[in-house]
Amino acid sequence: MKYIERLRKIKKDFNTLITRPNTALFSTNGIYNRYKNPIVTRDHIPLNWRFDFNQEKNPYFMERIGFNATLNSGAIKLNGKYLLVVRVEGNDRKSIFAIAESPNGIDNFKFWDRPITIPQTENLDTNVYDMRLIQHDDGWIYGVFCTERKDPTAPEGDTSTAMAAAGIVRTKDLLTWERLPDLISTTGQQRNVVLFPHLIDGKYAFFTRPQDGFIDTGKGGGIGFGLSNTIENAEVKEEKIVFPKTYHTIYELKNGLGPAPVKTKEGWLNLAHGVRNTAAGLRYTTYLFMTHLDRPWDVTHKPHGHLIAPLKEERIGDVSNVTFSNGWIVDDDGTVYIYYASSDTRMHVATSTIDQLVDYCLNSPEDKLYSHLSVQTINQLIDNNKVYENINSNKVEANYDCKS
Ligand code: M1P
Repeated sequence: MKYIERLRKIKKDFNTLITRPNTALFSTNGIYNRYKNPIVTRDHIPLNWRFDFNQEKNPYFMERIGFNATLNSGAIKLNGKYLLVVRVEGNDRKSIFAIAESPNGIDNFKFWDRPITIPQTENLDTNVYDMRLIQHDDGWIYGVFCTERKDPTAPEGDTSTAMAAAGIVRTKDLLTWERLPDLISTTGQQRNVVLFPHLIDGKYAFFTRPQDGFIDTGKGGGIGFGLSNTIENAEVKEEKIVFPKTYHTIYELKNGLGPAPVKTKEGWLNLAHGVRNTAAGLRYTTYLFMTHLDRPWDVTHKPHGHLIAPLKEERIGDVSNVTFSNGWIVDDDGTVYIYYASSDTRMHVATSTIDQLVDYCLNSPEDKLYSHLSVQTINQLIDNNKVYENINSNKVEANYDCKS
């Protein structure tokens, strides 16, 4: 195929993809709805970021810059638009950030003209990823992300040991970004650090995830909570572990907070991810828990198991068997858009409401940590249901008769 035919086809396919409508799928669990199509994929990346359009220099109209994945995105609603700060991973393995905008939060996501230029500190970032966007009461929109650098203490010949820390940027418009010093903490490396949208006890509050090494949390791990007097030189001197990793749970190996916590009447609603080991490798799922309104470090409700786990084609990708979320948007009517990535490859949306998610947290049983106690919990529901089953089946049949 010549330049012009390829250009025509590639443009047509691209325009079809980025304007494709999305539809909600029926939800048997009734807690949230998945959607038919992923919302942002590597094929959504603008053609002028990928192809050289100069026919003389690129007669075969080949891609010059390749992209591998679009994943773990922060989210915010600004000026009526649903915006994701997408982790865009190039074929060169480097992740960068870029804003994708949608008019309705579920489809028609289009990237802004250029990726974000993140200002550097003296200690250059080798790789940056997983930005959480936080609209703070102080008037700034903060981006807290993972910055990864080679471990300077790595022995000669070790070309993979890295250090993870929390980088901080802020902006008013998502176009111009100010870099602040990285978060200082004394508990080792950090990933999955999230800033609260309000001051707590007059201080900037963070959920953290201390870890001994780059991959293994080691003795560290668990979701921590800490306060900093300032954001310009953020330092968390003490971290209280709020949600520890726990034997034989979905967060047995490690866990980490997702998007910024949401304040509800019943307490703080928190979305996190948990990691467990399997014979096929690590399995990442998302889960919800609630913390006390005045003491966000006190867990009040923790429904058992996962909220969103990889399903069907979500199970396969660059790092298979992963769902990961670091962005959600709550609309004025209480609708919640949960943005999650599957298998470190593409972005999806699931929708619910604050009422449903709080109801889920308040009324789903906890993991009692033993199989025989799971049986007791199930039996209790069966017993409680006995009285309702007849009433409900009469109602269902009456309804069915009316329709037929
Ligand atoms: O590959 C799965 C995820 O692994 C890391 O998460 P965690 O620090 O909890 O292990 C992150 O690198 C994340 O980006 C990635 O999706």
